Amino acid sequence: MKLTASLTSPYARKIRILLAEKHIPFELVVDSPWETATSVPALNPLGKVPVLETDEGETFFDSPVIAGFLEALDHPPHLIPQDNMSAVRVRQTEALADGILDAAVLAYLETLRPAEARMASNVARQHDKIERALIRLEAQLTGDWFHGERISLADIAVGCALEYLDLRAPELKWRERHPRLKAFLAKLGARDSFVDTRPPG
Ligand SMILES: N[C@@H](CCC(=O)N[C@@H](CS)C(=O)NCC(=O)O)C(=O)O
Repeated sequence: MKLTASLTSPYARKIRILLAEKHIPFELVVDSPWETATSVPALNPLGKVPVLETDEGETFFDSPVIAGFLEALDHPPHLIPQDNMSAVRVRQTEALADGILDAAVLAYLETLRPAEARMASNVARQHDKIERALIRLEAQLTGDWFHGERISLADIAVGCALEYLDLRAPELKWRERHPRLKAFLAKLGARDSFVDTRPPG
């Protein structure tokens, strides 16, 4: 199994962490879709990472679909609950975390434009989305994990989103307003799967 990913992609990191937590061996192919020589569009017409290629040559994207595929391999531990309704709730939290990423990426892309072409209103709009999502997540976190008694895809997706904010939007200082998320990430981020996939500095 091959995973095509860039080392900074938080969506790809979510999948790398799932693979590590499940102890599924895979080959990591590092490829940035922003480079001209990229082979990503040949694998995913949308030109985005991550892309997972099975040994039989079938490709899967985007990251929620890959997460579903990995779970369908029935390789314990289960990171998406087997009960359908619990699985929907885990996927809802994943969608919220991925939405934080979508907003953070859009805000970050604005900063790459020349100063006179930046749309401050767009950055503010994306930051508002992020803050509302963080408020929701802070309220939802009432125990050690987002759902159930052990780590799930929901926790991994939220952890990737929070660390991506640290990487691309440190000015948001989210820890100052969300103490439960702060404590949650302090523990989660110490797991080998998180340490081993942290983007290069
Ligand atoms: N919804 C997708 C998002 C993937 C995504 O946007 N990946 C970024 C890297 S962080 C990318 O490949 N961007 C290239 C582009 O948008 O052209 C997923 O969950 O896999």
